[in-house]
Parts: sequence; structure tokens; C-alpha cells
Amino acid sequence: MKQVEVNFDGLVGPTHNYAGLSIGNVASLNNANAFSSPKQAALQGLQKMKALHDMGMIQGVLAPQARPDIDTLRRLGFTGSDSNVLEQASKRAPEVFSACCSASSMWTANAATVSPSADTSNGKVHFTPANLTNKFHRSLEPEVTGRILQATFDNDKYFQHHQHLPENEHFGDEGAANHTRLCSDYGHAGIEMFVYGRYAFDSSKPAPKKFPARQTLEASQAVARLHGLSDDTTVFVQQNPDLIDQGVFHNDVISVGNQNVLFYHEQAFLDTQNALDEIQRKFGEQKLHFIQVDTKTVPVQDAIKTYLFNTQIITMANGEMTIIAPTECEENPIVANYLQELTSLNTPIKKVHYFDVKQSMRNGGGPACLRLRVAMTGAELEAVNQHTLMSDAVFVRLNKWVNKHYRDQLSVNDLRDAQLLDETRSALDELTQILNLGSIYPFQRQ
Ligand code: SUG
Repeated sequence: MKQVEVNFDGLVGPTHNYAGLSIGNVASLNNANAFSSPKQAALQGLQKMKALHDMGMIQGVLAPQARPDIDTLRRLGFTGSDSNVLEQASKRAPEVFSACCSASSMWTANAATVSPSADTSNGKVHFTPANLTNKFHRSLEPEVTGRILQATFDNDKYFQHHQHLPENEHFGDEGAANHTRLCSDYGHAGIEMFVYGRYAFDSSKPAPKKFPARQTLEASQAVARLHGLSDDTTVFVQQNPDLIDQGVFHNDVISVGNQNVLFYHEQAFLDTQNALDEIQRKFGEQKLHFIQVDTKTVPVQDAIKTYLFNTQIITMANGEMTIIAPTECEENPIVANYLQELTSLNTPIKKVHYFDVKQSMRNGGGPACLRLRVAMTGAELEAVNQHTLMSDAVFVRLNKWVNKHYRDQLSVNDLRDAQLLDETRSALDELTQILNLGSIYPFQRQ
């Protein structure tokens, strides 16, 4: 079987909510405390997964995390019954409480960095969960993410799982949101491009002034070492610090790559020409398509608002590429015109499909945030936990499961309700059976 790239989308959790937790992520701050619709969010996510499956792609599902995170609240000094922990924490430390309720694990681009076997020194697919140290609510994710990945890619012969990097800002790591791979074919060795926001150990180097740079160079280098990547096929590029200050909190908000295409905004990187030269030199003779979008064509603010670059570029069976874009791109005339023109240029991108992922967009997560890419050989794909792969039957089952367990509407206040905690736990317990994951959640391991 031919090598494929599988998108593993994060299933939106039953406590999806808007808490305004991500400084530097403009959408998250703008929608703080708005009502959310967990059911609609989860169904929107499933629709996107099913649509890609129907387009002939292989699509996977990654389980969400359990929230509210009672264990962390206990670690922070709240005691008594679970219901007491919820009540005390929400009253006495409301900000800490809402951070412990975030359903942010749905953005699986931040779950881990993945290197396919063609790139690694031992020929296995490597996974390093992201430590997400920059935001407290996200720093609660890596341990359970590691367990979800182990249960999904549960075969030592083909998959190697690393522990997340040390939990400190010096090694701030946001996973695949700051990593992309260029290759002639998914199964051939590719160029792994790591984009970092700042140097952790050298404060004289350029860095953003207003918003945090979540990814450090030293973290990216550590992941490349862990994965056994060769210097000859690895490139480290600094993100433009001015753009981080304008709200580009991850590289995947301003650039995306697929096979021989790098699609990026003119202002995305600090030293664009050198970066492109190095990528092309290391890539070899075959010419890459560098698709640069100039500021005069699409201003940075339009790119951020519409998530033009947080699109998925996927390769169809006939070799042509399709862009999976949020409907926000279609609704913005500048961006919609640009995308229409793009499909007529001399590049592999020939189609655009728009998807409604508004529930995710309101927290700053577009189509590309919702998926973790894993390129695999046929044998590796067979070794994946098959229950996590999308099919007509899995789609029906997961829709039923969402409709049975999820609330239509949720406010931040509802999160202190012990009844919601019970609902969430029974939903997730059932999900681990559907996806055959075993006991991955802390509440299942006590
Ligand atoms: O880490 N939002 C996420 C969005 C992540 C998007 N991911 C990528 N671009 N790959 C974040 O900022 C907001 C949660 C809240 O405010 O309730 C949040 O965590």
C-alpha cells in the first residue's frame, strides 16, 4: 500500500467553553465568557472528519481530555468530595478554576510533534507530546495526551513515544503548530521545518515585545534530537516577532506546508529569503512551490481574522491538492478572491472546500488546529488502533454518542455543576470503549 498522510482530528470535549484564557490569541480574548455549544462544536468537528473521509482521505480521531481537571484542583489545595472541590475552587479561585475547565485539547495540532519513519534514524514514527508550558490551562494536557497517543499508536515495532520536554518556559513546545514537513512523497525522507518564536538562552536575540513567543528554538532542537532527525534535512526558522505581537500566536496561523508546497505570508518569518534558500538546498533538485502571499494582496489582519493559513492542504488521490478552509475565508472578499485566484495559478492547489468550524474559530482554532498529521506506510497504518479511524460506522456511532451526552449550550457558570462532571465522565468512559483506548483518564485509574 502507498504511504499516506492521516489527519487525526481532536474530538471536541463535552465541556467546550470560552474562557478568554489565551493572551496573544485574539479570538480567545474576544469571546471570553460567551455561551458555547459543545454539541454543535463536536458535531461540526465530526462533519469535517467525515467529509475528508468521503473525499478519500484516511482520517483518525483523537479523544479529548477530561475536564474539569479535578486532580489538578486537588493538587492546588482543594479538598473534600468532587462536588466540594468544584464549589470551593470556583468561588475562591475562579480564574484557576476556569483554566482547569478548558476543553483546549481539541486542538490536536498542539498535541505533539510527529516525525514519520522515513525521516528518523531508527525508522520508526516518533511522537513527542507538546508541554504547552506557556499557558497554564494547556500545560495540564501533555501527560494524558501521551496516554492517548500511546493508546492510538500502540505498537513498539513501528511507533516510538517520548516524554514531553521539561516543563519550563525555556523549553516551551507547542507541537505540530510550529512544525511542518516538506517532501516529494509522504513515504520519502522530507525536510522537517521547525518554526520558533524566540531563543530561550540568549536574550539579545529578536523576540516579541507584547505577546509571548510560545515556542523556543531550544525546544524545537530538542524534539529534532529526540526524533533522530538529520541536520541535513532539518531547518529551524524564526517566526517574525512583530507578527506574534499582532496576534500570530503559532506559525500555523501564518504558514502551512504540504509535500512540495509551502504556503506562507510575506511577513511570516524573520529572514524569509535565507530560510527558503536553506529549505530548497536541503530539499534537493526538485523545485518546491513557495506560494507567498503579499501584504498588499492579503493584509496580516485579514489573514488572522479568516485563518487563511490555518487551512489544511491535502493531496487527493489524483495528486492534486485541495485547501480545507474555514467559512470565515469565504465570507471575507479579499481572502475569498485570493483563494479563487490561487486555484488557477500554476501550483498543485486546485480546489478549495469551506467548512463551518465556528465553534472552534471563536477560541482561535481553525481547521489546521484541529488536526495532527501522521504520515505512515501501509504496515504502520495497519498497526494503528483501528477503532480510532473514521468510517461510516464510526461516524454514526460518534454522532449518536455526542447527541446522547453533550449539552446544547454551556456557560462558564455551568462548569461548577457536579452533574456536568458526572455527565462528562460517563461520556468519556463510553468513548474509551468506542475507540478502544483502555483507561486513559485519571478518573478511570483511581
Ligand atoms: O492554545 N485556544 C487555543 C487555540 C489553539 C489553536 N491551535 C493552533 N493554532 N494550532 C490556544 O490558544 C483558548 C481557550 C479559551 O480561551 O477558553 C485556547 O486555549
